[in-house]
Amino acid sequence: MEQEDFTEMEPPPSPKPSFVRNVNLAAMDEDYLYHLALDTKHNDLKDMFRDVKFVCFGGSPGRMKAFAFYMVKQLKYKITAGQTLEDISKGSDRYVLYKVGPVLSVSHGMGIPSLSILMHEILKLLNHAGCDPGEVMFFRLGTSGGLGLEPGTVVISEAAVDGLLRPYMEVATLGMVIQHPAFLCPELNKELLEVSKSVGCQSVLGKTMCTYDFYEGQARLDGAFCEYTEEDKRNFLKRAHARGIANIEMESLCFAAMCHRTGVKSAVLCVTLLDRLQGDQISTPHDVMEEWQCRPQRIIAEFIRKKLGITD
Ligand code: R2B
Ligand code: URA
Repeated sequence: MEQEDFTEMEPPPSPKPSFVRNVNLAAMDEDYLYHLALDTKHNDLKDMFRDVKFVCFGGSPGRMKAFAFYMVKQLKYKITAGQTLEDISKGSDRYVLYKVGPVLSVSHGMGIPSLSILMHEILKLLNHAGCDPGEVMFFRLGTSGGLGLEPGTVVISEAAVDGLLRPYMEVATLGMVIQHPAFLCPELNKELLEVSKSVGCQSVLGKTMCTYDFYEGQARLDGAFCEYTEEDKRNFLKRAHARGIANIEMESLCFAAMCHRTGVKSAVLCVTLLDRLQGDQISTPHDVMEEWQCRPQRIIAEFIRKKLGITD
């Protein structure tokens, strides 16, 4: 069956920024952010997080720890002798959370369910902390498979689409399917594209397909199961490419949809690890891939430095 073409769908307007939209929260005496091992009873969230301005999300705990230490250098952040950065969420062992001045670096694991839990708790955390949603920005820094792009290219997502190429996330709520649009901010993307040029990273704007699975969901031939042919795969990926899809990963739909609901400025930058029109396996040497994975981080670090007026 031919899929509906959403290529020209207009993004709905963003609401006035607010981290939360839930009347029940005001009636709660305490709030336990269970997966972050933080709560409003035992932690002074205002004191800990009120100055946060940039929240950077990424899949891997190791990469987000490394990003936090990278930001220490990039922001010329002073750590007192004998002290170091601590994982603020170490009590939970689910995600890592580091803070470097106004920057939070947090890991979200793989896939939408893991990201969704974290987003709910980070949004509530920022709300409890009294941060200004009009002054905060969210970034997802990740990896992906590219379509027709040289591996190592960074894709800045204009919108996320699901595996049926629809630009919204469907959530089953109370037995009904609710659709949340997954568009991102064109103005912020333009700025990020400029910054990526200034740090010498090959970057493009494009749509990102977000799937619920790495293998069959992304039309791979090399999973444990496969009931389609190489030609079926090629036809699907070519059709996606023709609809403006530049890359494929597993979290952007939820990230964009939840950010869009908040009205907070946000962007998704994912480096491509391979060209999916050429193959499925990721066999690039580890050191090359490490360097590629730093590219979204370098762009965001420079963007933050510019916003904070830090010059060398
Ligand atoms: C990119 O890479 C991971 C799968 O290898 C997944 O989290 C994603 O979005
Ligand atoms: N991450 C994905 O989700 N897909 C790829 O092909 C590469 C990284």
